[in-house]
Amino acid sequence: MLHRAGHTARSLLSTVTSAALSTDYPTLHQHSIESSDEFWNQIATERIHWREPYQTISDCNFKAGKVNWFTGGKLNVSENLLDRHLVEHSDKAAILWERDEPGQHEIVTYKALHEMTCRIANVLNSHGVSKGDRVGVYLPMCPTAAAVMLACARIGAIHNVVFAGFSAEALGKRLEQSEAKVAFTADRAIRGGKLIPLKSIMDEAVKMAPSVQKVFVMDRTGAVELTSSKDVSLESEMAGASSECAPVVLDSEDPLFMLYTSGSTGAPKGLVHTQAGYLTYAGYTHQQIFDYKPDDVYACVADVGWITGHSYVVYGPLSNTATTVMFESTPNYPDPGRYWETVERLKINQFYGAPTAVRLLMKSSDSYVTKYDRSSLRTLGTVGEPINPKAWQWYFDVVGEGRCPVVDTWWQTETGGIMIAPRPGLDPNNLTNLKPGAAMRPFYGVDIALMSPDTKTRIEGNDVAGHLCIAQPTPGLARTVYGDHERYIKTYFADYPGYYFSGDGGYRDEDGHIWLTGRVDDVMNVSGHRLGTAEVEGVLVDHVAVAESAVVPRPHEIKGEGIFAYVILKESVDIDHDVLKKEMSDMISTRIGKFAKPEAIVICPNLPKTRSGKIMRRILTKLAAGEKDGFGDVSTCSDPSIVETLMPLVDAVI
Ligand code: 7RM
Repeated sequence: MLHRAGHTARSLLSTVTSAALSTDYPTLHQHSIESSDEFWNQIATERIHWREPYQTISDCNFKAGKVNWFTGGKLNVSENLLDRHLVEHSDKAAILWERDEPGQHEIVTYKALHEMTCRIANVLNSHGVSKGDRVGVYLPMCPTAAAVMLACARIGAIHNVVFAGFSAEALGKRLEQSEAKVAFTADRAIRGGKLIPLKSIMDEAVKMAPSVQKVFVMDRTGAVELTSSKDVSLESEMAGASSECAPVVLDSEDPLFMLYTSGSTGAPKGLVHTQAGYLTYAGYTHQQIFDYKPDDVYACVADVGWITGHSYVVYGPLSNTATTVMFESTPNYPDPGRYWETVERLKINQFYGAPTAVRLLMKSSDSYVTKYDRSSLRTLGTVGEPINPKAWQWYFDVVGEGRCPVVDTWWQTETGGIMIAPRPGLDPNNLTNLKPGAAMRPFYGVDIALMSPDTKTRIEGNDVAGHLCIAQPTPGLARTVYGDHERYIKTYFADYPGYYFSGDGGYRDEDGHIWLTGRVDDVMNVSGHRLGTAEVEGVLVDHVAVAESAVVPRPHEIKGEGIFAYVILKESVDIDHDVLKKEMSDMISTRIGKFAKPEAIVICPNLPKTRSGKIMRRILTKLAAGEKDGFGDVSTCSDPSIVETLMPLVDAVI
C-alpha cells in the first residue's frame, strides 16, 4: 500500500536531505525505523528519476526471505547516473582516473562517460546481448570498467564483475555459473608497475565457460592480441558504434548486477542486486555518511571487483553528480606517499580506504604523509574489516591532522551499502564523540538486533554482545543468490527467523554504540577480502598427497588475518615436506588467486576432533595464534594429547 508521508515526518526528513547531516540523529533514526515505508518513500521519490511511479513502497517478509522495494516502478539506472546530469553538468568531471603511472590522471566528464556508456551499450546490442543476459567483467580499474557496468545497466544486462586478482579457474567458474553470454577484459592490467596478463587468464577461463560467445578486449598497455574467433577489439567496436543509445525502461525489481562473495560453506555465492532499492540506498548513504557536498572530489580507492567499488566508486557517487576518483595503483607505489600525493593533486575531499592499507602505511615515516597538502580532506573512511584503535588514531592524527572525522563503515556485499557508521547524526564540528574502532551508529532505516545464539532471542539493553542481525528490510539488500534462492534463505534467514543474519558478532556498549567483533562463522578476512575456510580446504584436499585439512585465520599485523593451514598426509606419502607445501600453496594460487596463499602450512599426524569426528577449530585457531593454554573445554576431544603434539609443529612455522 502506498502511504503518503505525514507532515511531521516530511519536515523531519527534509532536515536530513537538505542539511545533508543532521545533529538530531536519535529522533530521525527512530522515525526511520518506526515509519520505514514513509521514510524510504520520501528518499526514493526525491532521489530517483522515475519513468513510472511505483505502486508499493515495500513488499518484504524476512521470515520468508522476501525483499522487494518500490515495486511496479519503472526507471533506468544509467539514465539516473548520466543523462539526468547532462543538462547542467555535462562538462563536470564524473571520473578522475588516477592511473598506475605516478603523477598522472585523466579526466572523464559526464558527457564523455555518457558517450562511452552509450557506445558500449550499442556494441553489446549489436552482439545480441539484451535484458537479463549476464556479462562477465574482468578489467583493470579504469573508466572503461565503469562504462561497461553502466552500459549493462542501460540495456538491462546483468554485470558480474570479477576482481582482476582472481585466478583463471576462479574466473572461469564465475563465468560458467552465471552463464555469461559475453565477457570484457584488457590485454594486461598494470598495478604497482607490474603487468598482469588479463587476456591470457581470460583465455584459460573461457575454456571452462562454454556460454561465453564473445570476449571484448580493451587496450590498456598496447599489447592486444586477438587469438580466438571469440575475441573482439573493444576500441574498434566502440569507434563504429553510435554515441547515442536509448535507455531501456526497467522495473524496480529487475536485476542490476550480480557479484560473487565467499561464505562459510560451499562455493562462493552470486548475490543479486536490483535497480531502484540499490540505487536509492547507495546514493543516499554516500551523501550522508561521507558528508558529500556538491563539487566535492570524492575518492574511494577500492577496486570495482568488490562491492565497495560498485556502491562507492560507481553507483553512489555518480547518482549524486559527484566527481569520483578511480584509483588504479597500490598504496605504496612508487612509495608510501602515493595516496597523499594523489589527495594533494586532485584536491580530494573524502578519502575512503581499507584498514589493511592504513596499517601498512603507518609503518613508514610520517613524512610520506606530511610532505603533501591534505587541507582539502574533510572526511576519512574505512571499510572491509575492523580497524584497530592504533591504526584509527594514526589515520585521524597524521592523515587527517586531527580535523577530519574517521567513519568506520560496517556493511557487506549482501547489504549493498553501509549499515553502521559514526555518521549521520554527528555534528561535523565535534570530533570528540568518535570512538576509535567502533562503527557506532546504525544508518537510517537500519534496525540492528544483537541475538543470543542460545535462546535465539533479541538481546535488549546496553553493554551486551550477540550475533549481529538486521531486524527490518532496507532497500539495498541483495534479493537472492543467483540460481539458488533456497541457499539465500538458508544462509541469511534461517538461523534467526524474522531476521537477516550477517555472520558477524557485535557488541553494544554502555552508550548504545555498536562495535564489530569479527565473524562468528567460518569466513576469514584477509586484507579485507572475504574467504571461506572451506574454500581453501577444498583446494588442499585435492592435492594427491593430502588426506585431510583444516584452515583457520591467524592474526596478521598488516593483513588483519592471514591463512593458516593444517594438513594430514596420506599414509603412503614419502615426499619432501617443503616440496609438498610449495605445491599446495601454488594450487591455492592457481585455483583461487595469489591473495589466498597461506602464511603457513603445518603437516601434522592428526587433528583435534570431537568424538563424533568434528574438527575442533576453536583449538586450532588458538594454536595458530601461538597460544599455549586457555583452550577451553577439551574434554569433548577424542584425543586431548594431540594438542601437545601440535604445539611444537606450529611453533616451527610461526
Ligand atoms: C563492504 C565489505 C563483509 C564482511 C563483514 C565483516 C567485515 C566489513 C567492516 C567489517 C568490521 C567494519 N563487504 N567488515 N566492514 N568488520 N568493521 N567496518 O567489506 O562482503 O566483502 O565483507 O567484512 O566481517 O561481514 S564484504
